[in-house]
Amino acid sequence: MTSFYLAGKRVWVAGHRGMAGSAIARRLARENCEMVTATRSELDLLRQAHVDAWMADRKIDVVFLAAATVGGIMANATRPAEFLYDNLTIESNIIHAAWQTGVKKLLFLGSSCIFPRLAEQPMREEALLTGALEPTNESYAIAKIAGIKLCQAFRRQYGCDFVSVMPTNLYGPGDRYDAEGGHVVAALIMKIHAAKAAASPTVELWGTGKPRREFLYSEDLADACVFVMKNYSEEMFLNVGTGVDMTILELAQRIAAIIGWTGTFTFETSKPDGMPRKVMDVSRLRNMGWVAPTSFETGMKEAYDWYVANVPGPYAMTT
Ligand code: GFB
Repeated sequence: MTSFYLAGKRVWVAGHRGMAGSAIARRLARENCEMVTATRSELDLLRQAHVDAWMADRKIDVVFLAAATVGGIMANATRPAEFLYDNLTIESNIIHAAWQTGVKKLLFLGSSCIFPRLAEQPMREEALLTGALEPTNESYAIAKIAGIKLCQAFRRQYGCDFVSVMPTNLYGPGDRYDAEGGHVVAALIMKIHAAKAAASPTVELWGTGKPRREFLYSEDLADACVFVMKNYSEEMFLNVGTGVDMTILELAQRIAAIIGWTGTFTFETSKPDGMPRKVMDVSRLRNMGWVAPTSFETGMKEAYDWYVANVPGPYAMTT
């Protein structure tokens, strides 16, 4: 196992305002490094020249590449141009500039949607590019696959120490609480919280409730990213997750229990299910010594408390 030290290094978290990036920024506070961030008005990640100049000026040693255009199943399905163009451009600009400016190490964050729609479950890293992608998130998946390939190509051709991780579905503080465009956990927290406040007996789920998903707490992802940055330097990307999945209906029932709402769920079957099952084989990372430390109930309670404290809404209330 290789060892890379963050202490004394200048570390840029690209995307520090998002759920994954903000968790990495919080986690880095425990490392003895100098963290650098840039707001959207300071640095336009869609402009190669801006990224080149900014990175050269800041003399960045290490990059956590968490900047991306993200969203749930409907955002992916209805805004494919943004998901493809933005993500391809952001990752290309940063990876190219990292090479040009002599960055010592870069970690790229992808997504479990890179795997084929009907990949064997749990999905091993080797399943990449063995079948057709899930149509609802094909644009995002293609962009993230390109990110993996960029890291591998820059490693092969120029010897850059660029590595990639593929996180499973995430939840946590700073998630996008947007009922239409967000991911399922954020949407369900919003809907169930509102149903409780309004004493409403039903909540609508999209699709059939039968797809199976795996959920990782964003703070655990951040811990894994720091672990991989310090201990891994190979071409193959690493899956990051819990290795445990549940149906969407079970997810909704477990969130309802945490929120304290006891109604019933209905199904809006005109909305897509997406991939029938998506659970990671996490044995590579486990064999290196990392497992997700936070239980679903603990992480989800923290995510819900963050929502109540930080997202004002028509049904804002304290728990
Ligand atoms: O998290 P999610 O939007 O995306 O949806 P994916 C997961 C599942 O939850 C789907 C169902 O089967 C949805 O039909 N679902 C039920 C809901 N109710 C709701 C709801 O109110 N809102 C939402 N959003 N879903 C994402 C990709 O796929 O996976 C992303 O679209 C990313 O790009 C992420 O790759 C990891 O899990 O289907």
